[in-house]
Amino acid sequence: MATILVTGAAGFIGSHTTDLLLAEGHRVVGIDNFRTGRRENLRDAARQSGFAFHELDVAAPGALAGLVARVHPDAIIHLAALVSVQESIANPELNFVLNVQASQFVAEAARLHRVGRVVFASSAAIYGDGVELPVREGAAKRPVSPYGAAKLASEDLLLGHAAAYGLTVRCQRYFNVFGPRQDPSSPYSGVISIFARRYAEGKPVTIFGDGRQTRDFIAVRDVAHANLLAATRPGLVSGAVNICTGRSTSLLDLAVVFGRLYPGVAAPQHAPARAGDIVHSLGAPGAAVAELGFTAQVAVADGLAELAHAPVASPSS
Ligand code: UD2
Repeated sequence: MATILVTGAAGFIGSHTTDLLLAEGHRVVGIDNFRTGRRENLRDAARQSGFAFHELDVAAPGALAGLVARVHPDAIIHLAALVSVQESIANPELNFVLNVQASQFVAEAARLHRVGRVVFASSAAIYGDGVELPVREGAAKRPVSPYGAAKLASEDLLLGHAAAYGLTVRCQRYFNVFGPRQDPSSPYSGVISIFARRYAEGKPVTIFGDGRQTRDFIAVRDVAHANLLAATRPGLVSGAVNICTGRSTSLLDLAVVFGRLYPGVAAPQHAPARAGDIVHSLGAPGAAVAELGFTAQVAVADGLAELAHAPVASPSS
């Protein structure tokens, strides 16, 4: 049994990761400042004796290091972040503070207090456009947003600390994550969270462009499992892997599945494609299989069916 500190524990991926770690018998110290996380996401965790929570801002100088000094975790899973590409474009300074500086604080806390392992929430956004698909980890990195650039800078910072100070850093390059607790309230929320809410309300969805664009959608349950493995699997060395399924789903495919789940809802409307929208995104999953022993289990259609029967997340409060 390990003690694992999870930053962003009240967030979408953070709360699922926390729930799984607790279910597997680990102790979890969760932190969140509720900028985008929600208390209700930790309702189940809060009932577990292995869970402790601290309302704390990971980007506040010294805050995390102080807690790490007291808790002595075996691993830190760093998920707290500014999560929207569009918000990073609107506010690049805040993106720097939350997505780069905070990573330095995590690296420094791990170095000072000899934390053996750090798991970092990286993103497919580090690759940018025009890479050969399915994209492998060694592909050229040409991020096209402050968000992607910050995630790449954080990978380098953390891996540099790993090499210099002997900790193990695992960078998890998430593709399009979906599932329960994803907040659908912003226009830049994940497409599946928006579609799930619209269909549940009986309203037609809007597809930007012709709907033939494709994504590698991965269920948050699978992502939580990948995080568990990265944090606890014995003998791992530092590295970065795609957290993806290797399967491609178009928006038209999504609409067909939702249409079956909600037969009464009108067909999708179409609007012009979003500026800067990537047409196809698909990850190669082989390195995660080889290095973590991770294979995604949830088929998109099954994940959507689960979502259709789960309560739809309400806007942040
Ligand atoms: C995802 C990630 C982002 C970054 C990026 C890397 C999410 C939420 N975002 O952005 O953080 O890692 O990948 O490339 O996972 N769409 C519609 N109708 C809607 C909403 C969206 O048609 O109501 C389209 C949108 O134009 C795009 C696709 O759905 O073609 C997926 O959009 P998204 O915002 O879910 O995610 P993406 O791939 O832009």
